[in-house]
Amino acid sequence: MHQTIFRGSVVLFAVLLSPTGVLPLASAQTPWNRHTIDDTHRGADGVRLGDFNGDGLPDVVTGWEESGLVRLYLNPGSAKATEPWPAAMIARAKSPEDAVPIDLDGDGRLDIVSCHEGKQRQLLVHWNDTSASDSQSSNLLNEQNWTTDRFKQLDGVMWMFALPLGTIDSRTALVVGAKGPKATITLLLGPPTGSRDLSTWTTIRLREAGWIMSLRSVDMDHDGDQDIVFSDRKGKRRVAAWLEQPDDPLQTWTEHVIAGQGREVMFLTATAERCLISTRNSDSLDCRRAGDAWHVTTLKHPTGVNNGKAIERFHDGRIVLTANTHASPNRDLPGIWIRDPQGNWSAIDPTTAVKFDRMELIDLDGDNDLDVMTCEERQNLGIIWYENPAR
Ligand SMILES: [Ca+2]
Ligand SMILES: [Ca+2]
Ligand SMILES: [Ca+2]
Ligand SMILES: [Ca+2]
Repeated sequence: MHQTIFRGSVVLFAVLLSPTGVLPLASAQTPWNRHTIDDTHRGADGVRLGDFNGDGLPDVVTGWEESGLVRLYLNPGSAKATEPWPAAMIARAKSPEDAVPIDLDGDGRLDIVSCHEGKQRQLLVHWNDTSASDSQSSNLLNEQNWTTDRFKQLDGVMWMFALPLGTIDSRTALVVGAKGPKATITLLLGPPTGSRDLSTWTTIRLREAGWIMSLRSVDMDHDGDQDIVFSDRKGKRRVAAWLEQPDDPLQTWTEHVIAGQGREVMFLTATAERCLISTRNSDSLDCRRAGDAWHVTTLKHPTGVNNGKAIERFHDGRIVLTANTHASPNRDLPGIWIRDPQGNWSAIDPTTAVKFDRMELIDLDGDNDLDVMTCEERQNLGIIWYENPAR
């Protein structure tokens, strides 16, 4: 605590002595415009994208943890993206941590899988019952066209994150990660022909886990199949690493360490050559690959921002960070920041005492730059996006 205050004082002192007289304090810069997709429920927990109505625009699925809801939002297009989006109530179920689009029965229409912790502790499936002839937006938004089922074989575990992994041997593949007792990273493989009978799915435990924070599919060894990049934030084996997809999915998925052993690693973003990992600390990890090794540099967060949550990178080298400043010793700090290639941070939104989540970088206003979609659950900003300002 003392250390934090002292460090803050040093920064302030340096600013006052700045010879240019220009305050380099980033939060003094113009914030980005914030637009609200939905703020009418509580505990928005993650944004996951998929095109449900086939109009080429990514739609978004979110679990509202405190309200116990899974909802779908249809992207209205750039002209209307600044207004609240048309929404559907997909399901009411307690403690959703993550909800993700995936066509599980192979009928060509996206279904939704939601992960539940708390007392619910289940992996639920929400079947999209619209048919090819009526797969319009109004039908997708009709709650009666969605029915909820579950993977009973996964009951009793706190599932935290789900990742579609394409197909393996022509079978639909879904990876799920958990926290707490009996936590694993588990692979689910559908029957060879599409089916809604979830008891026929093959369950393959890939790795024990403490608390899986994020899962990404990347072909890390360039052999044409998707490998699994993950962050495990708790327990003896906590690390950011990747699991190599073997020829036969029942064989061992060899684990390759990237970075963050012994650290509380949060959301990560990865390509085969570079991995950015946020940590629940005062820095994030920037990992660049050199053959089988990774060169890791630490990326200091803005002063006092100690609970990193997610990190993403723009094409031009700028980096955006979200954090949980509501849980920081000093709550009086913004929780979404952008860092220019020179290393200067500025706040995208000056709102303080906030808890942000993972992000999607996506152009929502059609001006060819990437905007930032995310959600926030302490000031109840809800599901939001920040408009990348013209530069
Ligand atoms: Ca769409
Ligand atoms: Ca489907
Ligand atoms: Ca591969
Ligand atoms: Ca844009």
